[in-house]
Amino acid sequence: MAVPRTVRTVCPRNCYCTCGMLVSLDEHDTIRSIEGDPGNPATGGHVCLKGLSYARRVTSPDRLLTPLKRSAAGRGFEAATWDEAFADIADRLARVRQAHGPESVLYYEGSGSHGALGGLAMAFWRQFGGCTTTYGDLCWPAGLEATRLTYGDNRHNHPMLTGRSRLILVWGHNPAETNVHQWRLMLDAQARGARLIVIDPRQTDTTDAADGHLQPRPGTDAALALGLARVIVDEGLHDGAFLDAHAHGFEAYRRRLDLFPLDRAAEITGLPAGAIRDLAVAYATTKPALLVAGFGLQRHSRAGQSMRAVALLPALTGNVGVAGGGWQYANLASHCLRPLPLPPEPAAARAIPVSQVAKHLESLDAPPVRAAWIERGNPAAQNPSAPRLRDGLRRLDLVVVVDQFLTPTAELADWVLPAKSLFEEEDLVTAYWHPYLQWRARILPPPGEVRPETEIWRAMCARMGFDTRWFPDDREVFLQTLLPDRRASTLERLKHEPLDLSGNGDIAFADRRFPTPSGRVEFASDEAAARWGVDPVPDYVPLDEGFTSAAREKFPLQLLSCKTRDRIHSQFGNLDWVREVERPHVLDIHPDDARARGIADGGRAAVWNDRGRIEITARVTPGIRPGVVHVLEGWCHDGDPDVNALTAEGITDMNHGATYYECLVEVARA
Ligand SMILES: Nc1nc2c(c(=O)[nH]1)N[C@H]1C(S)=C(S)[C@@H](COP(=O)(O)OP(=O)(O)OC[C@H]3O[C@@H](n4cnc5c(=O)[nH]c(N)nc54)[C@H](O)[C@@H]3O)O[C@H]1N2
Ligand SMILES: Nc1nc2c(c(=O)[nH]1)N[C@H]1C(S)=C(S)[C@@H](COP(=O)(O)OP(=O)(O)OC[C@H]3O[C@@H](n4cnc5c(=O)[nH]c(N)nc54)[C@H](O)[C@@H]3O)O[C@H]1N2
Ligand SMILES: [Mo]
Repeated sequence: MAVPRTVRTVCPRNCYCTCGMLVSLDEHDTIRSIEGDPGNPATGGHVCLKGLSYARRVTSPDRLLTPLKRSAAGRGFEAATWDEAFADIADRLARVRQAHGPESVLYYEGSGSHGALGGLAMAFWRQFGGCTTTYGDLCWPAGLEATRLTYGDNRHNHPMLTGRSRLILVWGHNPAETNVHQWRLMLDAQARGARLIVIDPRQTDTTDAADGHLQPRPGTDAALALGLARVIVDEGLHDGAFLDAHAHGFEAYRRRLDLFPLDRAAEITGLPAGAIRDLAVAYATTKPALLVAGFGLQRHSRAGQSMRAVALLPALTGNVGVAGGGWQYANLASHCLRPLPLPPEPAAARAIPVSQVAKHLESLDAPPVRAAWIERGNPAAQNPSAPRLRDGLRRLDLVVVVDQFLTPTAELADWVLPAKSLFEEEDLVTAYWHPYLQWRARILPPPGEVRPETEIWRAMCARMGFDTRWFPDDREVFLQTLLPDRRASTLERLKHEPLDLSGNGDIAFADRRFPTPSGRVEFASDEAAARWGVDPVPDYVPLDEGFTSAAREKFPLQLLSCKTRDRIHSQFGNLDWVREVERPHVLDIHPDDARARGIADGGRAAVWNDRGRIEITARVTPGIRPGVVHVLEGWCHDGDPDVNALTAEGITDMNHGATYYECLVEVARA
C-alpha cells in the first residue's frame, strides 16, 4: 500500500501559465487534491479549473486504457493487446515503405503535452529511413520571428515586474482567459493605479475589466501601430536619446510614418481618430508602459509585418530594458535544453507546412502519403480545412493515433494506442511566459495497459529490428544529460523548485545589447527582406481575405475563432466538471449584422463560405465589432461546432504559421 504524500510537478499543457502544482495522494494512490505550488513565483499558489480537473481527467471513464483496433466490419473498435498492435502496425508500415518509400508515412505531432521526451519519436523514424513530417507551427511562429528580427531574441521581463507598470497595453490577447496568472498580476497593477487598455475586436473577460477598449477591424494592427507611432513622433513624444543610441533604420521608419497620418489610420482600422490619438499620447507619456501582445493578432497572412510594427512601439518610447515596461510576446528563457541524442537524419526526410496537412494529403506525390502516425494532436478538429483533412485520413492505408481519449482524429484511426497522462512519466517542461524550467514528476503508474510514448517507440524499434539504445533505461539519468550543465545537483534542485537557467536576468535587455545583425533594435531589417521577401520597414498591406477584398461581396463578415477559459483547444471540454461551467459555443454577432439577416438571439444560424458550412446558435451581442463574428475553437464533444470547416490553409508571411483569423463568411438564419 502506498503512503499519503504530496508531490511537486508541473502542468505541461500548451498554455502560457505552465503552472507549478502540488498533487496530494492518499494511501490508495487516489488524488485527493491539486493545488498551485507557491514555490513558482510566476504562477504562485494557484491553478486554474483545468489544473484542478486533472483529478477527474486521469481517471475519466472515457480514458483509453488498452490498444484499440478498428473492427473488421470497419465500424467501431475492439480492444487488442500491445503485441497484436505492434505486430500489425510494424507489418503494415513495412509494407507501405516497401511499396512507396519511407516518405509515404506522415508523422504528425501536435501540442497536446509538452516535454523533452516527445522528440524521441524521431529515433524511430530516422531508423525507419525517414518519413514526412511537418514544419512551422499552428500557433505563434510569426510573432516569434517578428520579435527576433526586431530585438534579436524572444525574451521579456519577469512576470512579477508587471506590478511596476503604470500603463499596460494588451494587444490581441485575452489573458483573463488564456493566461490567468498574468491577468492576476495585471489586475494587481491596475488596483495600484496602472491604466489597462485593450485592443481587441471582441469584448472579452479582459476588455470587461479594462479602463479602455479599442476595437479595430481584424488584420489592421500594422496600420494602427504606424498611426500611433506617427502621433508619437509628430508630438515629439518619442525617446530620441534611446533611438540615437539603440535604433537601426529609424529614418526609413520615419518616412514610412509619413504614409500613416491619423485620418488614414482611422479609416483603415475603423477606429475614431480621437481614440487613436488619445492612446498614442497616453502610451508615450505614462512611464513605464508595458505592451503585452498576444498570439491572436498574428493569425493571418500579414502577421509578421503587423507584429514588427507593433513590437517597435516600446522601443520608440524608450520602454525597453525597463522594469515595468517592455515588449512581451513570448519568453523562451527556459528553452535551454540540449538537443536530444538521435540517430543521423536519413536522406528521405520530407516536410510539409503544418497548416496545409489537408492539401498535402490530397495532392502530395512522389510519393503520396499512404500512412499516418499522429500523437499529442487532434488535427481532425484543430487544423484548418479540417473536413478535408478527415477525408484525407480516411483514404490512407494505415492511421495510428496515440491519445488519451477517442478524439475526432482517433475515430478515424485503424489503431488507437492509449497515451499516458502528465502524472505517469517524468519529463522536463519548458514554458513560454515565465522563465522557469520545471520537473514533471512521475506520480502514478500508468493505468490499465497504458504506456508512455517513449516505451511505445522503444517497442516499435525492437519489433522492426532497430537499435533501441536511444530510449532511456533510466529516465532521470537521461533527462539530466539534457540540462545545460548536466549536473545531478541541478536535477535535484528542479525536483524542489522551478529554475531560471538562462542567465538573462529579470529585466530583458537591461544591458541594451540586442543580438540583431546591427546590434540595435531594427526599425528596418534587411534580414526580414532577405529571408521573407517583405519590406524591410514594417508596412500595412490589406489581407487577401479581409474587409477590403473582393470576396467580401459574397462573404462580408470576418470570422474569428478564439480560445476559452475552461478548455485547452480540444482538451478538457469532455469532462463533466468542465461542461458544467464552460462557455456556450455560440456565434457572436453584432445586433446590426443580426438584424440585417433576420437572426434572433438564441436562434439558429448558418455560417458558410466556399470552404464549408456549419450551423450554430446565435448570440446577438453589442460586444463584438460590427462586421466581425466569432465562434469558440476547440472540438471536445458532440455538438461542438466544426469551426475549422470554414478556415483556410494559409501561411503567415513569416515563419510558416497558420491563418485561422483570415476567414470571411456569410451568415443567415438556419
Ligand atoms: N484557457 C486557455 N488558455 C490557453 C489556451 C486555451 O485554449 N485555453 N491556449 C493556449 C494557446 S496554445 C495559445 S496560442 C494562447 C492564445 O492566447 P491569446 O494570445 O489570448 O490568443 P487568442 O485567443 O488567439 O486571441 C486573443 C485575442 O485576439 C483577438 N484578435 C483576433 N484577431 C485580432 C486582430 O487582428 N487584431 C487584434 N488586435 N486582436 C485580434 C481575439 O478577439 C482574441 O480575444 O493561449 C494559451 N492559453
Ligand atoms: N479555428 C481555430 N483553430 C485553431 C486555433 C484557433 O485559434 N482557431 N488555434 C490553434 C492553436 S493556437 C493551437 S496551439 C492548436 C492546438 O492543436 P492541437 O495540439 O492538435 O490541440 P489539442 O486539442 O490540445 O490536442 C491535443 C491532443 O493531445 C492529447 N494529449 C494530451 N496529452 C497527451 C499525451 O501526453 N500524449 C498523447 N499522445 N496525447 C496527449 C489530447 O487528448 C488531445 O487530443 O489548435 C489550433 N487550432
Ligand atoms: Mo496555440
